[in-house]
Amino acid sequence: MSPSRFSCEMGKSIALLVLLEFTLALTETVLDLNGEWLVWSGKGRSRDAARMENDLYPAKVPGNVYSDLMRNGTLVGDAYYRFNDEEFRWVSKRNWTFWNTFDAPDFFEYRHEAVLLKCEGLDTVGEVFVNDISVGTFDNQFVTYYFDIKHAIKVGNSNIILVDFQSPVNYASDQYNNHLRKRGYVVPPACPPPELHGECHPNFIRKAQHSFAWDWGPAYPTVGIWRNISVIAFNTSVIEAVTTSTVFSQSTGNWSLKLVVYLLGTPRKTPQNIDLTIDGPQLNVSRTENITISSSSENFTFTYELDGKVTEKWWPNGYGKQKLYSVTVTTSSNRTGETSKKELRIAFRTVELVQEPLAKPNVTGLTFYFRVNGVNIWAKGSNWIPAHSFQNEVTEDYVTWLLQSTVDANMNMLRVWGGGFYESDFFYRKCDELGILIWQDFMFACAMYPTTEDFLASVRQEVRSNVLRLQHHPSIALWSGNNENEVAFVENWYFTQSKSDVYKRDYIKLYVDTIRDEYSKYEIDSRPWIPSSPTNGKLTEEEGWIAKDPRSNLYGDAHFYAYNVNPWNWTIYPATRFASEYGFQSWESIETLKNFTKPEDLSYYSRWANHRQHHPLGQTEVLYEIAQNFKLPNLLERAKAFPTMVYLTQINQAMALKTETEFYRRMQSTILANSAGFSKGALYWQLNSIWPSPSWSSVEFGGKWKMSHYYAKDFFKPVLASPYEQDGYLCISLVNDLLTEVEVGMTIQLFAWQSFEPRFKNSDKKWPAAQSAETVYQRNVTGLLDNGDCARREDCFLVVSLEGKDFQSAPNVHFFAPPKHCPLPLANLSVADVHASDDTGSTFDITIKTDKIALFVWIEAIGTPGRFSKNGFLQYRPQEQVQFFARGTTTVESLRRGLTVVSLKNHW
Ligand code: BMA
Repeated sequence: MSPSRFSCEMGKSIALLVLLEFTLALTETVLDLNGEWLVWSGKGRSRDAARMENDLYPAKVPGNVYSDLMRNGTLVGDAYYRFNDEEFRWVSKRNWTFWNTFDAPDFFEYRHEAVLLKCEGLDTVGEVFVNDISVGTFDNQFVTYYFDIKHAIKVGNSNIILVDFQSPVNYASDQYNNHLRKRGYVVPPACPPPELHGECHPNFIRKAQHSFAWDWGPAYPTVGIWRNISVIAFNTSVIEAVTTSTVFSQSTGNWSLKLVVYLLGTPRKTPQNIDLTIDGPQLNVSRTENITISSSSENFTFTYELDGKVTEKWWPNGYGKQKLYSVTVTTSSNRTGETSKKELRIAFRTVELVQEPLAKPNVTGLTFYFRVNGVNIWAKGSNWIPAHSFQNEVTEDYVTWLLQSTVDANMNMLRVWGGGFYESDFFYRKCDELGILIWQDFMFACAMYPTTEDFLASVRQEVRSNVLRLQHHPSIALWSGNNENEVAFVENWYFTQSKSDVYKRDYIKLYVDTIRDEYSKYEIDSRPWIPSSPTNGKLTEEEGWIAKDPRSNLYGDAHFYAYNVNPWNWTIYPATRFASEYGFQSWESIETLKNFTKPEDLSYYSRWANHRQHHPLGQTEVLYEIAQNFKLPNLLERAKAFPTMVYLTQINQAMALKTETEFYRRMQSTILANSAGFSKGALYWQLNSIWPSPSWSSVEFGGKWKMSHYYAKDFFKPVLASPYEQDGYLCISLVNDLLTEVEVGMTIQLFAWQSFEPRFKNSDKKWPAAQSAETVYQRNVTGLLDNGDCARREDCFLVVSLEGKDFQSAPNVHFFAPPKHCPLPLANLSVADVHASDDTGSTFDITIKTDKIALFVWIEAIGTPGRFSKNGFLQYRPQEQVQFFARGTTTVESLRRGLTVVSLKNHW
């Protein structure tokens, strides 16, 4: 619809007002203001003034102005199409006003002592008016604001609500300039590197930092009402939040459950009594207390002792079940008959971050690992970034798919990275259900930050809002102050050295004196806190909150990136205590890219590819890495070479992550002479992708698994045989994450490329101990190759597979030479059979046939979203069975039509 034809009267008719619980105020009264609004850009604060000067557009709430303008055709095309991130940028340089009307029923205003506008997400800076009366200002996307509107709301008639937003880009730059003028120093980095095509000064506005551009994502500095908005009205009080803590007593085997109930009260002068009931039927908990509230914000603590026999523990994925218990908290007032209710799902688990000296003489450093319910956890996982530039586009189905993909790849932890969002309630509920531990950053990343009074006050509100909202989720295992700001300061990334005292003071003021201080008011669980990632943990604290070397491998967590290397060489990786970030880039599939591009874009160095590659020199670095092991296609054959490049970048990433992650897992029981090792976690960078692009993600934008995600499923298997070479020896380490010793049958086979018959086969029984990694096999490489009649390293490869009754394993391959030197046969690969595994329409059995050994066999189901049981494998048997799990339902015929299969040799 053209905006000019849009009738201004529509605003009235679309003003969606849902009066929930409208039964004579028996419960708190909620007017839902989500739905259809109007939006315009310009000076006029009234709708009519706006009509004179500007176009009025329909808007959706929750949402953002980009989505609105795309919906009505003002912005033409998809936000992720070609160069639209730049084409659409003007939107973020303007101010925008959102407008709506709502009717307040007769009794609404005068029957309620408190009438609050509850805004769960305003993006980001502006002012709210009700009937032309300013009811409050806002400056933080992450805060839940409650504005008192009792004095402004009118009974009966149409009420007008207007939310005025400033351009986030202009605001950030004004703040920067003000700061410079008043305080006399720059808070860097002022602007991102040019490759990011981004906007300057995101550190001066409390909104998702990536929205001004990141090295994997576009600048879409969104504007709008991005989470729910409603009016709540009450006469006594409503429940704002409930926090929980579960503490286990070793001596009695019982749990102590503590609940703190936060109430918003009315602004009355005389105290009032209400009943507060806590009900947990599965826990045999039911208690009503008469409490007195005397102010507009109060909290009450309740503690229960629960018999350990009635409480089942909650475990991370791979360690047990995820038992959740419903608890309902209700308040009710005799005086008004009003009630307010909050339902939670809580769980019984303890979580500790173990930082203690290693039990070995003369070893420097401390451990760094998680212990849940007294069991040491080997953290396996990845880093979560925002699923889309527009959060209104993120469906529950998509979040479910990504989180299910996380556990399907045998992960147990995700880090919610500090440049994005405190995620949705749905996200954490799913993590609770799936057993995904969450390392939760506060939303500060890759920058120094200002510490003006206003800024810190806003941060305090942000911390309060989010800790109160999220704290009860058992999945959250750790809070962390920021992403990489400690290391950035120490390593002088942003030229802070000349005024290091000032930046250090600001750093401590923000993360310790403000965030930590505020957080500790609301966090009653004994969850650990760290100031930054990477950090040295306790040592950082001892060294005054900024460690001498935050990257140390002997303390805390570490981020490690290596480019322009041979990523198949495991000796380049540091034996860190806990790798919380490491990764390699790859391109997303043609299937994903093609809807967002023109054919001429799809070549490795096209103008578009260079535009979308935000990592400075990224394209060339990946090329260099691939060239270590593969022949490169002729890049001058632009369109022809591109599918090969996509495939090779995905292999490069998959093999790199496999090499590095297996190294970390092998290092779990080893302490090296330099005290490094004893690695207890591997969270690679990054799980998901925000747009169709080259990035470090293992899952493409939209949800298709890259080769690396299939590899993650294998390299994170609880029981793993990991082959590697050291000092001329082929070694195999057995890694066992299970809590018991297991019996495994380990088979080693040596193949030459020309035959399915192994040259050499050796089977043995092994008993890897619980939670350990041990090298169980060592053989001189020359002797091994001789034994298999392999004249040269490149003639043969080795496969090690495990069998056992308590676990599933996947064959693991060792190459003695880079594939570019190997005499790979040209295999005839085909999809020999597809049939439904059952009658669900979502699971299919596929048979892949080959007449020769085929390397990096890659199957795609074009047009059918879903994933395979394995992919990217080395096929050393004539026939391989693979399953396909569709995201919805489909038919054999439709799946089969889109199935393609290739191997490395097809691309050479
Ligand atoms: C780390 C992350 C991100 C970044 C990634 C890849 O620095 O924290 O900031 O996207 O590396 O460069």
